[in-house]
Amino acid sequence: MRPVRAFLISLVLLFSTVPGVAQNSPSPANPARVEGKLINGYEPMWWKEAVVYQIYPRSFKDSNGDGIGDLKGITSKLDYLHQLGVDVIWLSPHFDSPNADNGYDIRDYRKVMTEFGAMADFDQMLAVIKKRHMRLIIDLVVNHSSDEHKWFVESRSSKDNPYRDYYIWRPGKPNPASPTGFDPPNNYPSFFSGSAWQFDPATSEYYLHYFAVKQPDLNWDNPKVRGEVFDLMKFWLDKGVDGFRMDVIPIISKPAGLRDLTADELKNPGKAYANGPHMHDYLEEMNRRVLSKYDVMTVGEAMGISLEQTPQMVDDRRHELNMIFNFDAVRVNRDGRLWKSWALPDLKAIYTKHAEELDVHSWDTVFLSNHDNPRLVSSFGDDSPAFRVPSAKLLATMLLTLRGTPFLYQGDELGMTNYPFKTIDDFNDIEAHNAYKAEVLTHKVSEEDYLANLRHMSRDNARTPMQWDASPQAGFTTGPSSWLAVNPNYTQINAAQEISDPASVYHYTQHLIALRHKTPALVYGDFKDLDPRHPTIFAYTRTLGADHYLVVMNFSANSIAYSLPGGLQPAKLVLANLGSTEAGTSTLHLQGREARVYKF
Ligand code: TEU
Ligand code: CA
Repeated sequence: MRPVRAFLISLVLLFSTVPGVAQNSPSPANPARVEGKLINGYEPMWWKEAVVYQIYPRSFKDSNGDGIGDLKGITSKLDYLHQLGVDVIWLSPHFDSPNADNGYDIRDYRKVMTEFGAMADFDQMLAVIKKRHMRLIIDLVVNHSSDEHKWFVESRSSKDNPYRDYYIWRPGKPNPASPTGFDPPNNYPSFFSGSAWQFDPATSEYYLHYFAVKQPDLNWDNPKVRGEVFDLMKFWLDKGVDGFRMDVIPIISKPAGLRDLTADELKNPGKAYANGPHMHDYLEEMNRRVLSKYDVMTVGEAMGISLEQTPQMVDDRRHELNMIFNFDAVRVNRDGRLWKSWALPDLKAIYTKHAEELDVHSWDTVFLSNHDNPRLVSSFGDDSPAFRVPSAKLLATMLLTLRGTPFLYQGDELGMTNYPFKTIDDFNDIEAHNAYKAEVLTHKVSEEDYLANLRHMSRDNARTPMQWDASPQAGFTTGPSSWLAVNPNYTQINAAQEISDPASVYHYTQHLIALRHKTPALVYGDFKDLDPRHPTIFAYTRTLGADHYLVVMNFSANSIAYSLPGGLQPAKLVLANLGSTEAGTSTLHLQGREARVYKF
């Protein structure tokens, strides 16, 4: 650990008896960790050894019967998470917001969303998290704010308002034929359909919004804006928060000159918007002025950033971020907004490329679900009654034995599935409704085709309430209804049932997390895919010195007698999702969706 940080930490520890001085909790004891000693070339860090659990607060647990999840609800379930074994909680936005995009449109960065509770509820939740030796990272959504934030209210009021330059305003191109008399400044599309520019009559200019009209982009080229962001980060870090997940952070520095996108660039605007001229300068400045002063974890949501560009953001010698979310794997079954079938070798190849591209200085993340993607077992497994449990366990095996910090999404530890949406009215997500208006109501796409695709890839699949038990509303709320309908399969799939069943996805995930905690090879070990071209088997090793682990998974529903490459005969079976005891042989008789972890 760097001398400055060690000195700072000892200072914090020194003052920790003074009330109000934040203290970050100790890391889970990693047997291989020796102060200052590298492990397989890696500098040991708590956030490399952690298992992260993402909470979408609106859907986790309601404590006051209004059908909307809240902070007291989260606090009431922290024992559940502690028993699962997770180390870090990533809390999706909990800030004051008019919820145009469910909190990813922030009106006040220092205030808790009214529906979620008060600041005292946040402080209580954080205190209980720390008492259970867990940590909390919060969502930093500063590429844009809400249009109801006071900065924007000021900014749009007049061209010479001191906050005008907090956002990106441009005059339109005169066009008497258009309703505003102007066309947008350029052809930038919004990720939520339509133009990324909104005409504002008050000053007859357009403002930029890469996402919704109610999410105007902040102007990071304005040093005052950066100062505001750094101050609000310190506000939460001084409260004892352990870090940030940074929303769409690669697009904060806008392309120079804002020229039109070419036809090619329009196919992937995220790439065109990302990695602007000052992105690295601003991340380095953020690290120097804020992050380097705390023992924290940072993960950037890096849409538009390629694997090859990743080291520039996370190499620990560059002092920017600790890790990023790369979207290649989670979007292996997507073509833009369209769902597509995927082949296992394509997914396996991504993990091999990550191992080749990201060296000991560039740490990685592992995830296949979050609040922006459909449910894990429905997307990458088989959520039919026969295979839901085995394939949910198989996917958990992969997420918790691959190289990089694993991020689990609430409910995946129960094997929760996609929701049986019927009509467009069943959906809440602004992205879905905006695209419906832009594509179905304009007859570009038939309602049937649009809904068929949406049922597969809608973000709302991940946002249905957490299924705690078989009581009404799945025990998510004591109220008569929930803000988004509970999945009707909650009577079969719920935490109470899973906890009572030793062979459940919940307990299997618990065993996997415990195994990862006591096995440095699964954290710092080298990764090697033994059979990259096999169509249905994913078999890889994790090696740390003399410690060798083999993970074998059958992604098909059919049994197979699989001959291990190189005649490998793993002696010790450590974990298996279907109760197998087979070991000491090079031919493994695997059932459909079977997964095993061996030590050899
Ligand atoms: O998401 C950015 C992003 O990657 C998504 O917009 C994604 O491309 C799309 O939704 C896939 O369907 C972040 C947040 O995670 C998301 O919830 C917000 O809506 C968005 O930024 C704007 O803040
Ligand atoms: Ca509530």
